[in-house]
Amino acid sequence: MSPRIVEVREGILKKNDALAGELRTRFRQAGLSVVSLVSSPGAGKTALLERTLAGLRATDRVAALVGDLATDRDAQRLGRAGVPVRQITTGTVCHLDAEMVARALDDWRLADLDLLFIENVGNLVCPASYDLGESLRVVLMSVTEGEDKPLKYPTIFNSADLAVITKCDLAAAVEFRRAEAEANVRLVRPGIEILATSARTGEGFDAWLDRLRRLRGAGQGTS
Ligand SMILES: Nc1nc2c(ncn2[C@@H]2O[C@H](COP(=O)(O)OP(=O)(O)O)[C@@H](O)[C@H]2O)c(=O)[nH]1
Ligand SMILES: [Mg+2]
Repeated sequence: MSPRIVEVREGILKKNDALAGELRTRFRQAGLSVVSLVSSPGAGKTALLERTLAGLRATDRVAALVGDLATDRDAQRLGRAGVPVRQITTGTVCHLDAEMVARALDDWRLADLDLLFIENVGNLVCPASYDLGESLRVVLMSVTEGEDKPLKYPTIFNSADLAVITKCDLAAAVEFRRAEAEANVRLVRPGIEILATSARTGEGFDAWLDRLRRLRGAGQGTS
């Protein structure tokens, strides 16, 4: 890569980091905890969120932003929970950035929310470099993707605070080797907390929702 391209890229990331820092301050001041979800397309981000919003909406003021290149299909799915949801369509861009998040939140009163979820564009590469001001970054890995994905896409696993293995109801059918998958996650991100869920059966949701409730009001985190 030419030095000029490297320079432009570094400039873009620096600008994003600055904006994400401002967002993080706004979130903290509003007492809002922000959880972002990253994964490959189809790993089950929206399904996890559908069940999560349904599980939390009685006790917490929750909302979601969701990014895709095109369509508002995920916003429609999440909107059925009856909570504020906004779709961000990125066109050709393979990730969300802090500016897109700031723009999407422009007319929302953040102080009226406890927990905001941001579903990133499905991609195991690009979202890794873009801080969104979140308190907790969650990387999802479904049992159908293969145990080796953390080794092949280490940057995204390394940028996450929590890993969730999804679609556990399908684990036996695909002969998923959980211990090996978890070992691979921890090879690239030593010590990371790992949960396992099924949005179909609800397995693992007690622990997942507990984890989120512990964030509530903290408005800050590790990323
Ligand atoms: N069996 C099973 N299927 C799931 C689960 N979670 C998601 N899916 C299916 O996987 C596909 C992709 O899910 P979606 O939530 O759209 O993934 P996203 O692209 O990461 O948002 C859909 O057909 C879902 O119904 C799960 O826990 N178990
Ligand atoms: Mg989705």
